[in-house]
Amino acid sequence: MASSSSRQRYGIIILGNSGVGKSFLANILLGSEAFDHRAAARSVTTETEFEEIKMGNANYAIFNIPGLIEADQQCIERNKREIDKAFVERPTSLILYVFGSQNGRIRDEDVVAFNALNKAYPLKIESLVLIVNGAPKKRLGDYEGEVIVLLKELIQVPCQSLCVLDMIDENNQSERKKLKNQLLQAIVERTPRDHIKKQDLELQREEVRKAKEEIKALQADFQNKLQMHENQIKKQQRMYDKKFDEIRNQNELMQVLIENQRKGQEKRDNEYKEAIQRANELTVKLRAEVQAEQKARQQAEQRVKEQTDQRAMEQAEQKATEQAKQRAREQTGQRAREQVQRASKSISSIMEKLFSEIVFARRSSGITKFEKATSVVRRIYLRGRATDGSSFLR
Ligand SMILES: Nc1nc2c(ncn2[C@@H]2O[C@H](COP(=O)(O)OP(=O)(O)OP(=O)(O)O)[C@@H](O)[C@H]2O)c(=O)[nH]1
Ligand SMILES: [Mg+2]
Repeated sequence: MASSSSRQRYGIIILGNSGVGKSFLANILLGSEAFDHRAAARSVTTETEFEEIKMGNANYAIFNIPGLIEADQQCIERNKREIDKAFVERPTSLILYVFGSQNGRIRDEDVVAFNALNKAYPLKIESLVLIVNGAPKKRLGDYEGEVIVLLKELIQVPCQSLCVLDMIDENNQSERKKLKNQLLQAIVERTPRDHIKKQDLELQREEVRKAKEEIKALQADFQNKLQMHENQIKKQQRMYDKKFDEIRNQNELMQVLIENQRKGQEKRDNEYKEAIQRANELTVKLRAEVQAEQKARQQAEQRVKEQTDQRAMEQAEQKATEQAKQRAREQTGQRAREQVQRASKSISSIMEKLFSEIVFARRSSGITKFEKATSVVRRIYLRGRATDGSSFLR
């Protein structure tokens, strides 16, 4: 394990004008009230001092240094000397430059002091943290972005690490903790670098005044540009809003149309379904009716057929009966004729017999008997003729 004497020794040099909160932030980092800090008309810290802490494998000296620009030139000269001491003590350092905040605005004198320091000790980007301290808690969402752009204009140094710190309640431990974490986060992302003095800090009162004027003009220019830019953005925003409203209205209209179309389609679908249903029912009904009709027709046909068959049978029967009758009649007639013939024959033979008897009787018994016999024969003969011979059969 490295002993405290063999450990790397770095510095955390907190720079900035008087009253921006350097000592306050140094105490936050240390977690103790090591350095005097207070609201005062004149500078509070007048001599450089430091407290050492261990972070990782290195020792860091946290410096409490006087501010740079003051009204009194003698004080400025003293401050320059005190700042020099810190760079001599720990040339390999992280530099935390603190801007004060005037209701969130970057102060001209802080820009002038930074530019003077950066000229004397060219500050390395990798080791530099820019801090805006005491920013109002309520600020615009793009405040940080705006500060980054403004600082790039004013200090001509790319702003890789910017820490905007809220004006906290110094008695609120959780706010102090949050502030400390914010600072530590910015610190660990940076790397300590060597800072070699290039020239003396040039801060004559007249020069400071001129520089402040210049920065003021730059700030005004920036604000104008910013205003123009914002106006343009607002204009664009209004255009977009208008366009957005148009699109939204169109969208709403489309939604209404789509909804109406959907409802119409749904209605048509239902009507179609109902029509299909009705058609199906009708088809079933018609089919049943047709089947019933077919059945009735078949039954009627069957009945007609049966009746026709019955009639045909009856007719055939009748015909057969008539034929039978006819045949019977014919047979009867025939038989009768045959009987008549037979009767006639027998009558003829009887007659012949009678005639022969008559002849015999005339010969033997006289005329009366003969006439009597003749009249009997005639009657019999006539009666036989009148009844067509049938009476002979009875
Ligand atoms: N409540 C509160 N006070 C703050 C904050 N930051 C700075 N201050 C106060 O601001 C005043 C000035 O702070 P200092 O730390 O003394 O300022 P400085 O930069 O060290 O000033 P000099 O020593 O004169 O160079 C002190 O009263 C601080 O407590 C903050 O975030 N919250
Ligand atoms: Mg101080």
